[in-house]
Amino acid sequence: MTNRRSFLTGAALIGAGMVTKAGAASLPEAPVQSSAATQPPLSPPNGRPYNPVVTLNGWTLPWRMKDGVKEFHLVAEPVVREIAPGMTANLWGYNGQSPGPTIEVVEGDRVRIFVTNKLPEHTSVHWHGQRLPNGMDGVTGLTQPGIEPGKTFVYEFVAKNAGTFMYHPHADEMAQMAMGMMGFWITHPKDPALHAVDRDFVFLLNAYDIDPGSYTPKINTMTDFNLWTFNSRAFPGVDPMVVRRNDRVRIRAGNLTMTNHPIHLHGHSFEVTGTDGGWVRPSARWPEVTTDIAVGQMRAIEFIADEPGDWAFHCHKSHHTMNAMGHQVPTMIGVDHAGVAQKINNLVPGYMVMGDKGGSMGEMKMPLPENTLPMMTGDGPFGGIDMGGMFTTVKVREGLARNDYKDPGWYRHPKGTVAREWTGELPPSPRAPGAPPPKPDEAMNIKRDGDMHHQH
Ligand SMILES: [Cu+2]
Repeated sequence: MTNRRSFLTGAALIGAGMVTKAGAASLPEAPVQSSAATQPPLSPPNGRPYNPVVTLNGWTLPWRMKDGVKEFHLVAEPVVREIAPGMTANLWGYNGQSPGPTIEVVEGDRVRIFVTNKLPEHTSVHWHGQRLPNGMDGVTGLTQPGIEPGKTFVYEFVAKNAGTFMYHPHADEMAQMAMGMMGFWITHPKDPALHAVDRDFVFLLNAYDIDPGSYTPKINTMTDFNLWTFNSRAFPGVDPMVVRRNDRVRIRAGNLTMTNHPIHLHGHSFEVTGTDGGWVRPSARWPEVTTDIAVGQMRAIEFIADEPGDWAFHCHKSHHTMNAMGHQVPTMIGVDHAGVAQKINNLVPGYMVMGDKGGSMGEMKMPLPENTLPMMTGDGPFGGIDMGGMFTTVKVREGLARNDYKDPGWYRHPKGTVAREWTGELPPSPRAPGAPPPKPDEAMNIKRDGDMHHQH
């Protein structure tokens, strides 16, 4: 048996080390999650108390307490992840899902993480943002040898600083992160009253390049990804964040894509209260409705959810709120394509000309190749929501129970509070100085050249 003393003089001092045969016999269980649905927060069964987080379309990894040490077991392995209903992806992840489970500990906890590699190539785990001994930092070649297929390594350190962190491999990173290997890490403050909120949501921003009709991401893609996801889910596959009116809400997002994401909340203003470097002093906070999260960064935002409704929450890069089928499609606004559909149909059976009055496809249902998602698809109470990708809603409702995260359905707007068609007399609409007067029937006919090919 590995006792604490031999552990400290062995693995802990030289860095992350391979688990011996004797040690392997006593590995903690490695729980597996098969569902992509948001799991309820995991209340700590032992150890110091804390207020658990809710991982959007994810879960928290249970641990085993052994001689005062929190022991976790991560298994790096190929997984099948449902990106949204109708599309699954062959990814790499941890314990049955991508992203891996969230790890929650308390400031001052001694933590031991066993990592078993069931991938076909070596890996490692880097604990992004943590203060720890250099040999536990998980950089293959620099601070440890790679964990070869079939091997288990152990990492052990004290979670020194409360805050928001991530984990991901530092081994063949471009491939392994493009395949979905990443997870969230929360170190809660020792005092549960410190930075306390009513609801605390976490998720990672990630991106994949999966050709329609295929299942595995193209790992050599550098910038032109076609699926932009919250925790490896694309809208309408992303669950809503359900909160009670007047709750203080925290949302923590980490960016492990290859580009920045300006994350925008409707109907409220928030403050950035934390980064992966720690908590932001109250005097250094300012109100925002959008915060840019750069590559490798994490932001915690906080607000009082005082406005009931279904509020959009999304990346403000519009190409990041659409799914795979929207890419590489030419702009057709203003193009008269009478006859074009027939010609294209001879080449591509089932082709539909899209968007001669704009790009909206929210109302369209078109036949798709196997295993992909239409560009924008969610159905709302008023019709199609022209959104996909990095989009969801914050649903603010009166009088929910403290731990109630169930989707309450669509918001029922009070009478007279919804934008509506106007059929009465119109006020004058002045034109910009010098603008030619509109031609009565051609005002909508905008001609644009170029296409929707985009740079990220
Ligand atoms: Cu984005």
